[in-house]
Amino acid sequence: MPLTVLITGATSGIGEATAIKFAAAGHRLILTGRREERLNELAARLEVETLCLTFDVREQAAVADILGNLPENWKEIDVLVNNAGLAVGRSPIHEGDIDDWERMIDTNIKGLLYVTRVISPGMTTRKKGHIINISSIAGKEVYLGGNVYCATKQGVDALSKAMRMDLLQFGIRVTNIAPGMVDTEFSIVRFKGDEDKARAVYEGLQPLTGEDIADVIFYAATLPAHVCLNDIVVMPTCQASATQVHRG
Ligand code: NDP
Ligand code: 8X3
Repeated sequence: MPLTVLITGATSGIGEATAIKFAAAGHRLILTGRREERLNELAARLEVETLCLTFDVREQAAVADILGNLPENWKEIDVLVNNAGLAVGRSPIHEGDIDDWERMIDTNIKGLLYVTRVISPGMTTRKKGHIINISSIAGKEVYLGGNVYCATKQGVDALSKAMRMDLLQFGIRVTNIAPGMVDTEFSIVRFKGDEDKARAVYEGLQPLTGEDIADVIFYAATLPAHVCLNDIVVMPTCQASATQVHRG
């Protein structure tokens, strides 16, 4: 029986790889993100039923309107992958850009909450569902210049635990995934298009790929219904902590 899987941030990186992974196993996909053209291109490559929805997770009214009015045959979401997110900047706290802070807080925490608030009631009614939140190693540790990004991901970590408690009585699984370094568009976004800075992050080491995280998401989502992977930290072998990597 195919699952209906809603992935936020499916236009690149982990979200896109997750869509490809679930599609390869024949599951139905709701693909979301702001870049409509990319969503359509991705959907055209997938040989499964897809629904592309273009919106910004920071816009609560749009999230409520679009996800609250899904076509009848797309209303029953089995798996919600709360993946849309970003880091912007690595300034110390006293030099931080308020706009960067707001983008991270509004996307990583408020956006995830807006989406979850619309999708979770259907899961509670059906007493079935799985919410997979993409946190980060930044949700477990802090590092220099990581301040607000780390705070948002520690917020996601806390929300995963809280969701698991609130949704326990409905048999809904909640999985928190905390990746280390994954080579996606993440660093390009963090360094505002500075490709040299972005490339330097992964220089001399083998980072994870979006596909590696997609494999973990797929594994968690396809375990028997009575098994829940609560919290998964996934690092490349060359990384021991948020601040310690081996290059060379
Ligand atoms: P990418 O930049 O490649 O992908 C980010 C995705 O999030 C894009 O599809 C983007 O879509 C979407 N997104 C960002 N802002 C919004 C928004 N306001 N509304 C809707 N969608 C949005 O990065 P990753 O794939 O690496 O990131 C995915 C998640 O993984 C993030 O939550 C990130 O924090 C987390 N993560 C990443 C790690 C890494 O090292 N790469 C490590 C640990 C966690 P669009 O721009 O089209 O809207
Ligand atoms: C992304 C990983 O270490 O840059 O969440 O915060 S890190």
